[in-house]
Amino acid sequence: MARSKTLAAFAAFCYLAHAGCPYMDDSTVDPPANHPMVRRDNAENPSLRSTDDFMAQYEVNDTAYLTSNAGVPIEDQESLSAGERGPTLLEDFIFREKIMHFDHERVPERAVHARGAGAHGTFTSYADWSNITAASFLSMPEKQTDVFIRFSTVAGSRGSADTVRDVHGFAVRFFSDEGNFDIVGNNIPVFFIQDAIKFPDLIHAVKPSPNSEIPQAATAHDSAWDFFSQQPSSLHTLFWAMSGHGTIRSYRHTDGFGVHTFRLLTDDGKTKLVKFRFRSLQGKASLLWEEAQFTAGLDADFHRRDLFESIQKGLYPEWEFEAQIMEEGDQLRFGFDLLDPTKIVPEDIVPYTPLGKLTLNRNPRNYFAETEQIMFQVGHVVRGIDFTEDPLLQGRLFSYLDTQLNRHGGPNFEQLPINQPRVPVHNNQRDGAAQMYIPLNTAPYSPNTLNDGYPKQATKNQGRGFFTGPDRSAGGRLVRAVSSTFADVWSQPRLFFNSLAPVEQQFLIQAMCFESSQLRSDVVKKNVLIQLNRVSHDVAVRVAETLGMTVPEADDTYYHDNTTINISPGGPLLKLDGLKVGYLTSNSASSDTAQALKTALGDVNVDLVVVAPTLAAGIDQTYSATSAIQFDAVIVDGNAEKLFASSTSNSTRSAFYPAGRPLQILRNGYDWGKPVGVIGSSTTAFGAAGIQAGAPGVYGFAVASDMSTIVDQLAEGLHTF
Ligand code: HDE
Repeated sequence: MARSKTLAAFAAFCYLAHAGCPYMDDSTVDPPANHPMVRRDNAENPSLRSTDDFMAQYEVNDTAYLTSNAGVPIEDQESLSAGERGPTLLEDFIFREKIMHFDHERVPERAVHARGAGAHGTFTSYADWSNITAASFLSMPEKQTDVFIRFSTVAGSRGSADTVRDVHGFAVRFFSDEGNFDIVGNNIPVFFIQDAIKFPDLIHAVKPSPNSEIPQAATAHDSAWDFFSQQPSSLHTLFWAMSGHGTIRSYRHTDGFGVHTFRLLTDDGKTKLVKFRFRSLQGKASLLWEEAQFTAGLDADFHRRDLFESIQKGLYPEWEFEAQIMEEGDQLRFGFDLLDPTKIVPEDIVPYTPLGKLTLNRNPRNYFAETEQIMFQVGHVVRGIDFTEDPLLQGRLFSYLDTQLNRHGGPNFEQLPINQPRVPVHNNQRDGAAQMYIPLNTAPYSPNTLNDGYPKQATKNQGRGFFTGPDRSAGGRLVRAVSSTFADVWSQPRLFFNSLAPVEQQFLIQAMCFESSQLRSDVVKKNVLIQLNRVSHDVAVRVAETLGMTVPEADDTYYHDNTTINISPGGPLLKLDGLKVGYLTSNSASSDTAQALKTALGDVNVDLVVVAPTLAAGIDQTYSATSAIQFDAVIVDGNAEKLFASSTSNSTRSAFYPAGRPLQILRNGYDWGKPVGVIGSSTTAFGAAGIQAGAPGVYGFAVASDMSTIVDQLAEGLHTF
């Protein structure tokens, strides 16, 4: 029975895979009439594959017997030894295979962006965009394409905490019906350097100190700020990273950017320049720094947990995929160079055009096989998308391919399930470590007659081949120099700072004070102040005060009052999906209010977590397992007020562990800018926490309050902070 089930599963696996057997490369065969390479519509296409084709059946077949990797039935709980108390034998192939495989379970973590989380989803095009690009996934309204996104931090190791202050990776793969297209972007629209050759310098400066390997996943150290102050092209990105964009509330609450200017090409060879953005349809939100630090300790998995749980609950996060569309002639039109990745094109100058919507709707089934093994490449472009001469982009075209060779240990990493395109691959590349196919073509070269010339060369006009913008040209003297059009690196950080709300500016300055006050070198501190002063005298003064240092003279030659729009790390939330409200109560309080609140908040996809000293029916968590980091808002049950007074009372102190925790949750929640409310009497709780009733973000509700008022007011509070 078990055996026939396994055979049936294997047969299904073979049928689903394109060649009758997944391991056969059928380049010898004519492309079938419905070959995706010659189709542009979104009709049912049986040859489009999915990662489902690669599910390891044995993991879900609980009736099967254990086998070795050679398929031999085995038992593996005791090693083979010479006598009960004797040494293990070299002969024990079961032991050796199991331990050998375990020893090799890890692949090198990513040199940067090692810590991350990902999910599968769907992209839906809003329209037929063939007027601007030949990209097939944008060729018709409602056309759907599978995607996988991996979010990450940059500096930390794979086991580091999610909520460290950092730029965040936002890498998107479109499994298009004309091959894979990757936008390997970040949640900040600019980058630290203008030429890829400086990347190792940047990363060596930001990573932990070579002798102590301290600090992990943090830029608050001398070498990072030494680099930032010596390489002022980094200032713009630094300002973004020091704002709330560096400490996001969740992956769902941030935007993604392609950063570089890309080229779009139409079928007839017309080109446009574009900058890509994925705009969060949840809205944007960030954590306060102290909150982010607590979170790093209390829940290192905070962001991956939020993403995983939201998708598990069916609260699918969405982004609008947008482009700023510009002409070739615009390259120097805006007062900076579009090839310079340290610049944004302000949205008030060139608005974004929404091209489609991206929804994440499925968690990975296996973190390693999918999220860890996905290997993005900037060079993964499809027909209709082309590069520009941005020197950072050009360098990345080498780095990503090279890094995958290192991680995989050979050139066949594209054969891993998560990397395989959903369309068949036909070429004459052969062999290499971990080759997963058995190529049948005995004429693996071009041109050939022995295989009737297959696989044929795909060109612009035949086979929908990729092509490069026909008007692109290159020439010039050989130079090692930064383009003079990249010279102004101070105006845009100032534009960014000017455009933040005062509270966001304060946040940024506090971040700079936190980081720079941990520097040991006075020379570095001085250099930092010199650079900050070129962006803003105000910022330099406020940071210098913390450092106890003198401020350089204001230098008006650098300053301007321009502002732009939509660069804020926060703003009104567009959805409350997946947010959590903590309800602090006691075991003796009536559960009616909690239940009513749970239902009312549930209607807007917000979870109410009921907290009491001990677990019981209707209680979700104990105080001992709760902290304010878990909630986006905190509501106190007025009937549980004695819990707040209890921090000083010995008689109730022993009632639960740890003493004073309810008050700590309320106070932290308030200090970290979360809406807080009391249902019923607020005197004891608010008094003990030093919270003023009626202050912004502080709500008091009568017991009999209409639940929808509570929800509305909390929602308003969530929007404010
Ligand atoms: Fe990366 N970057 N990068 N980077 N990057 C990597 O590739 C590199 C840059 C970005 O979730 C590595 O597969 C160079 C800009 C993301 O798997 C590596 C330069 C942007 C990810 C690499 C840059 C990014 C990476 C490490 C300077 C935003 C994670 C592992 C020219 C537009 C992708 C890997 C994932 C990962 C090199 C600059 C984003 C070493 C040389 C600019 C989101 O190849």
